[in-house]
Amino acid sequence: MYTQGLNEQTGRPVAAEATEDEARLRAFQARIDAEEKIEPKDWMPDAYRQTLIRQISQHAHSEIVGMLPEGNWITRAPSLMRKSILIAKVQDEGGHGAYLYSAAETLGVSRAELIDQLLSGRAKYSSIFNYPTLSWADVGAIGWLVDGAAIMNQIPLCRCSYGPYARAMIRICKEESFHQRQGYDIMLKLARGTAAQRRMAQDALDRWWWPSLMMFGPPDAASMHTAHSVRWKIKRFTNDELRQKFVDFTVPQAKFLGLNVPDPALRWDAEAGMHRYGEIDWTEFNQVLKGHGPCNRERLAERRAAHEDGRWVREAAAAHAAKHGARAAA
Ligand code: BYC
Repeated sequence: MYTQGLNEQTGRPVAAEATEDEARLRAFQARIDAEEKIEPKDWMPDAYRQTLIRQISQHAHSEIVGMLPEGNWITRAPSLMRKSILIAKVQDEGGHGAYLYSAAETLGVSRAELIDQLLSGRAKYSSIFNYPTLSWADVGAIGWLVDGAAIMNQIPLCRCSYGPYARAMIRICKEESFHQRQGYDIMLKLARGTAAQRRMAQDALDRWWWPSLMMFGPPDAASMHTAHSVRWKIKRFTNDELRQKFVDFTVPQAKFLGLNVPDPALRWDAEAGMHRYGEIDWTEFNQVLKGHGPCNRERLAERRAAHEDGRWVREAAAAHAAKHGARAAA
């Protein structure tokens, strides 16, 4: 016997709906545990949907804001070959943004709404893109470290439980891998170049090392979303696990370049089989997230200007589609 009132929307007893929801939740988790992919038309808990919209849209924003620091160097690339590679890379990042916005749209949110969240400053994007690119070596360091960190974080996303996100990540990871190689190649050339070029490479590593470690997000103890995301197999590893993998992978690459990782506490722990690294400045990270990084204002201003510049294209495309729609209907 139900003592609760009737659900106003369905006219069915609330307790019956609660039981039904619990059954759906159990069935949903069982599908996740069995490594089945969840597809757009499948039932999913609202918190799962919201987590995905948040993560995928932040990821998409990071891709298109990430075009800016490197795009800044296209006109100053040191050779025709470097210029064409950089143009291709920056274009790839725009493409990644497009796949990711499309993946987010399958969850019932529009791209226009997401872009509005970015341009109004309500949405986050990766902290790393709020640092300046001061020299050509920074383009190398971004490819090597930033795309390197991105790959470490994104390869597991190819196995994310949500089908459209996982599938988008497969192509993105292939392209990120090319990006990482081109960055390392720039660093290698500089590290084996003149004394001034080596200094440039070292200076870039000094400035990009710590912000790259911050890309993986807050430490696990402070990460509010990790537990749910791991249970739902959106995230396969925690922030600290991926950060550790990145350090272990990257330190030998720095040694090969003959460059010094700017961390006096860095040491190999043979017993644990991993590198130990120094304390990350989480105050700096939180400041960047609050909008007080070196380039937050500049990045948003540039994105807003780009959006305005593209207004006529969007309007022309919409008018064209409407004209064709009207013809087809006639
Ligand atoms: N920057 O509970 P947590 C690229 C936020 S694109 C800013 O651990 P979660 C590339 C987090 O959003 C690289 N915010 O969260 C592009 C949350 O805030 P809200 C981008 C960060 O989601 C162009 C709060 O802090 N990659 O590589 O479980 C050129 C608590 O964090 C950051 C992706 O987006 C950060 N670094 O884990 C070159 C990958 N870290 O939403 C290269 C997909 C954390 O509660 N995303 N926050 O307000 C992820 O894997 C996860 O979202 C994260 C964070 C690991 C980043």
